[in-house]
Amino acid sequence: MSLILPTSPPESGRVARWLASTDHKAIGILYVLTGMVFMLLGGLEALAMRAQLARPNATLITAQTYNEVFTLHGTTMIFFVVMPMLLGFSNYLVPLQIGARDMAFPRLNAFGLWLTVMGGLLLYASVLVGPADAGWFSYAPLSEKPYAMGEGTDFWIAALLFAGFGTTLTAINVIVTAIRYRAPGMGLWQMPMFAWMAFVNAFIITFALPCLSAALLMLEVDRRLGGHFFSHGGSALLWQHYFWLFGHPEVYIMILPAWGIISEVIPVFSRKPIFGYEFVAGSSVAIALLSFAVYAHHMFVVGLGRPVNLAFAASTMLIAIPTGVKVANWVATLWKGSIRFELPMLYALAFIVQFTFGGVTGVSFAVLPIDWQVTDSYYVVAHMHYVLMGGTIFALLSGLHYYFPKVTGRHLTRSLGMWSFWLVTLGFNGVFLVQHALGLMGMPRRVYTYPDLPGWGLLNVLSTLSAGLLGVGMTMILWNILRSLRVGEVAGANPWNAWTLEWWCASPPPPGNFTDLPPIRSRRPLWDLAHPEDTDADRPRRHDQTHGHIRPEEREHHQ
Ligand code: HEM
Ligand SMILES: [Cu+2]
Repeated sequence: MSLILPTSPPESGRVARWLASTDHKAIGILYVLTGMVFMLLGGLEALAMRAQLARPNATLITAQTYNEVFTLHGTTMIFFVVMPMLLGFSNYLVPLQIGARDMAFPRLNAFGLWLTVMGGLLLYASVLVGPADAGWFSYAPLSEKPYAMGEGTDFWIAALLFAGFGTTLTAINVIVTAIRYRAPGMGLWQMPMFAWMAFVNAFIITFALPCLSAALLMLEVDRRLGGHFFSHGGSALLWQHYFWLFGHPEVYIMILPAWGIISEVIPVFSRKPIFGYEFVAGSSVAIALLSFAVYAHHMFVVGLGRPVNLAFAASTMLIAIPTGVKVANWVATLWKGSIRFELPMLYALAFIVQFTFGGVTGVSFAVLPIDWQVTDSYYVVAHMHYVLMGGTIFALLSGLHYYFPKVTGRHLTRSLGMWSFWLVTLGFNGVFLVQHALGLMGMPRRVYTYPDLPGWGLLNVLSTLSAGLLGVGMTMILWNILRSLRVGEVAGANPWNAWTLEWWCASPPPPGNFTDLPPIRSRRPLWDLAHPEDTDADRPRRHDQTHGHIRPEEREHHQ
């Protein structure tokens, strides 16, 4: 029997067309939606853990279940919330910001998305057989047989292999797109800040993810084919080397696009170009390189010896410099700007404060004696949540409020947005600020319960109550999104009066994005277009001292 091919594609419904789309905008939106669904799951897991930890000696959740929930939570948040959301932003924004019609390889792009989704499904399918319980870092030999006998760990390995491969494909796409598809007139040094960060980030992904994939494969060989890479005569520490050689660059993978979002929002809502563009972009390159040279700061207590520890302590301190450069540039951009306290800006300001705080505790760990005291305590939990949630998630929320009008054509509702902003900010700080104190008082991390020592119960219950507030705030954001899709105030092409190309096309952008492009002669083509008498291209030195780094024209323009 011969196969008869249809002459025209079968009629399909709207949902099917969305799912089969290779348009970078549809893929970007699907990535973000994927992240949101998993965030709901990861958030519920967090609440379950906080409920168990609210009181000393609690028995709400057994030790085994706690370990499973804790592994699901960490894995979900990192691989299936933060990564897909950031990739979603990259997918949606990079072509628009550089004036391209799509990504370089649209089908590969769709493939990457579905691999990631498949990974997430595999992770949650493991719930049926008993999920992995060795933490998101799955230290050997805990992740090896006979310590993890069930199939949960195998599912976990497969989930991360799928997601990692999908992520790498997307990264390659971003690199090629940024190199080959920039609009005429846009050099690399003219790319908008977010596109820059996504570009640099894609290189980190391309080099870091294979370390994880290799380690995962070796672990599976150990588990199923009788290998001994990490146990039975192999080295448990070898796993940690592989894992953190991926794991530390991974933390930068999770922060660079967030920096990109902040570097878009701060200038637009201060009505000033970003201060020190070259430094903000260049410091990211420094960070990308250094991020591979600091990884053993996660291993200060495993006994690598003094010379190794000192070298990694030094490189860790060094990486704080390019990070600090960025913070300094954002503050300098804010300085004497005419600031508009809209929701994207509020989240961005909260980001700066919280991220800097988390960065400072990070540097404190680089001091060996401090790390020896606080490692594996709640102090580390506090640090990582300040950078990951107070940093990355807040940047994503800033970006969500900033780009929602572009993506949907409507604004998010401001009053509801204000309530959720304050709930989320108070809730977040309430949950994690006290955990610094708990860590310093000696409360270990990765435990399902704790004894009734002086002060521990009180601080823990405060943390749990704040988690409730945070949950309410996040739910309100979700509600705001759903509601504003229907009733939000209609936004034009450029509702925030911004300067980069994504604000040139309609909201939402049509298929193919652009019918025409403005002339691109500087980093802010839309500013140039609106102010032919005073373009960035003609006057690149724009920090006018007498007017405090802001052009008088801009002040008038927006007051
Ligand atoms: C100034 C920058 C930073 C420095 C110097 C720094 C330093 C460190 C150090 C030394 C540790 C190991 C602590 C220990 O286990 O004893 C650590 C843990 C951690 N950091 Fe950072 N960090 C920085 C920024 C970030 C950023 C930007 C992120 C993520 C967005 C991040 C996420 C994490 C996570 C998730 C852990 C815990 C990993 C685990 O054990 O599961 N850090 N940091
Ligand atoms: Cu690290």
